[in-house]
Amino acid sequence: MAKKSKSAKKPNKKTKILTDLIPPRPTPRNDGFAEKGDLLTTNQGLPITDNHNSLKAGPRGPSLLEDFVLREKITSFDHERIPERAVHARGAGAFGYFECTEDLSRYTTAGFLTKTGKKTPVLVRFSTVAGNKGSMDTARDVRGFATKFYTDEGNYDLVGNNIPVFFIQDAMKFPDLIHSVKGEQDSDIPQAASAHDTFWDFVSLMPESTHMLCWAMSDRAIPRSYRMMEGFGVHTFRFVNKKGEGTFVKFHWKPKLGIHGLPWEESQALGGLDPDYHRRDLWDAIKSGSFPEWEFGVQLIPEKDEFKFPFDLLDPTKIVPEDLVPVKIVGRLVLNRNPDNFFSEIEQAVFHPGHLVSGIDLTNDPLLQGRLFSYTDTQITRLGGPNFHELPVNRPLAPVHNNQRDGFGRQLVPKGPVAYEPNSLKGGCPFHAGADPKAFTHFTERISAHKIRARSESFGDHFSQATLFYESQTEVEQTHIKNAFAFELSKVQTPAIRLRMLNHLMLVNMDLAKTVADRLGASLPKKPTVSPNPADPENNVVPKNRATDTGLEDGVQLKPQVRLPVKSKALSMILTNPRLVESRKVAFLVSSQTKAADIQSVHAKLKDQGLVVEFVVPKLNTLKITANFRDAERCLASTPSHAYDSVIVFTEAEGYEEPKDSGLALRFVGQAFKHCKTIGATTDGMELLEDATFGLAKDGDIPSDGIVLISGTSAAIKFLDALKEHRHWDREEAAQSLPY
Ligand code: HDE
Repeated sequence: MAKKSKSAKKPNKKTKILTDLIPPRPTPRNDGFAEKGDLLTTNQGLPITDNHNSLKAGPRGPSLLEDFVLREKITSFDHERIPERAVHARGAGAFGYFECTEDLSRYTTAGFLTKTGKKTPVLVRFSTVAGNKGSMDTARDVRGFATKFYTDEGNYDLVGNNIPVFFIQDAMKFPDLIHSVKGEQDSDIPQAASAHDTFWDFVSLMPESTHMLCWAMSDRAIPRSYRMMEGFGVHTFRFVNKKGEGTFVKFHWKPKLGIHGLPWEESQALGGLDPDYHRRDLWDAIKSGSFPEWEFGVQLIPEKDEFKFPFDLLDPTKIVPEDLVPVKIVGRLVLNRNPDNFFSEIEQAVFHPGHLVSGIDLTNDPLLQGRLFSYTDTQITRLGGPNFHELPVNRPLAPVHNNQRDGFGRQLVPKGPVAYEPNSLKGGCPFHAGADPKAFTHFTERISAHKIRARSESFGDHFSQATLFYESQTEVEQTHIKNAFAFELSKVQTPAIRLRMLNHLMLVNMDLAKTVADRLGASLPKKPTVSPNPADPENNVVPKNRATDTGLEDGVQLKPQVRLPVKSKALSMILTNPRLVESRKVAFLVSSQTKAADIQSVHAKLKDQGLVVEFVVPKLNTLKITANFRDAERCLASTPSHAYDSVIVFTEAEGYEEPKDSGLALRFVGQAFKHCKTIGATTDGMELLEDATFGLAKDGDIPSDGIVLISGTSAAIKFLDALKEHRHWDREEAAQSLPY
């Protein structure tokens, strides 16, 4: 057995490019690739002579049922769709590798985490949760961050999100949560949006969702890019080492480029202008060689500290603040290959929190426990049977030997009569792994409890961490959270739902509640009321002494030895900005009047820093000036400034031959200004900027941060420095008055 697994790994060592191994492909002559000289055939391999005309009784006659070529082609087309994912339907993915940068063998036997420098191939799929497969990328929503590690010991899936907590504490409520956020039952409206009555009805009756709501109303839920999101395992997992000792662990992905969001208004406009905004961004970055990268971190908590915190480690609505347990960086993730075939490799990819490897185990988090059932169950429907693990993208690189057989879509051809164990006819093969360290052994946990349908009392504090999150934000981040609550609740038609939610916000932060109430024209009660939740122990029919049972023999309760911090810097996107500009997109707005001398030096310096430059022109292929550079040209009429992180204006409004182009240029720049982007402008460009902003961008009227005069040798340095801020929020309020 051991010998066999070694030989199966051989190609791994021989192959220079690690990611060539993913996914393992079928034999080359049958893999769907047509090469030079290949003929067009039917699915049976029969060469065909005409792929344009159906078989008819005469050239103008009726088509014949006999036409097996036409029928085969149409049948294949008719069945092209598989059910989309019930949640996380909209997504994009890429391949790459994980590199271990610190040996964790003290804590875990997981091979991919215990050898410094070891690289493991991975697939990552990012997604939104609520929308359908064709919905827009930039909806306000949680993002999925699902990683499949093709380890030597089998596939390990870390199926996480970009927000470290969840709306609910128990899997029992997941269908309710999803029914409430999806299109309403009668009309199936709205698409990919939580701003409607049923969602807020549900969450305002579920105080446990308050913490997650604060994250979901922050700019984290409208990311600038998948490459600029954090990722979290959400649940507490357990590492297990060689001695069988456990350590609680929280998983983190930290993006190299920092965590960045979009302004709300821009994200909404992008939904129409470029519904594929995130998918395109990921694809383009990888294609251009600017590979997305994350650090992988763990928070490690010894078993003995299980009850030391003022929250329960098993409660998925809680974080472990980094101030209490620092994140230790132990690896890096690099995505360096786009899929060859979206359907085969991304749509057919399956993830499952129960795809584990030796050394990583589960905990009793009741949300996680429910997930362990759900994923395989849904995949049987989505992929038409139980054999989805044999699809190329899902196949482990590690050898698979078991006695499972048959079923829909079976692709392997196991040979011989024996498909059972124990057997003697096949020499007893395959064998139990015994004490092999690669083998999975469950952490031995003592459980002595009453069989009970109840929520632990230790899950009962629904507001402290919501307050911690909100109060850790900078002022502008708080403003955006207030705006988001006010926007979403203003779409709610039922006043009682709005009021219920305001009551909960009062328990998060009074200023937040007051501002939102004011925007909604509502008055706050003197004292907030918390919606009675049937799951809370005091509302439970179970006798009190049993409901507080922690599942441990002596009924241990939380014994907090540490307090929550008042603020945590790690929770703010702005305070953790690493000020990197690599791969950011800059529009050079030019006209026939633009001079090469204005462009050359700033262009070279921006390209040196790994920025993407595109020329935005009144008409494609007509300006001589852009021919000197190898960057893309985009047409002013079809490209809004929403597509860019920043704009440099090289022309005045009168520089355009056609008045409609001056109008488009004014709107282009005005919107970039309104969305708080860094704007560079030559002296001519400054005139356009001033016109576009109705004088707002004039020196002195508003803080001129993020507006850079492109003149002289230091212009590019000043521009890059301003760009590192990414958005200049100090102009946000004033810019709201612009009519764009
Ligand atoms: Fe999922 N989730 N989920 N989920 N989830 C699915 O599995 C489910 C939860 C997450 O890119 C589904 O194959 C239940 C938390 C991601 O393919 C489904 C519960 C977290 C993805 C399912 C949860 C996630 C899914 C839909 C509560 C963050 C996309 C199709 C008990 C830690 C994976 C599928 C991909 C997908 C069920 C809660 C993350 C229906 C029942 C918490 C990233 O099985």
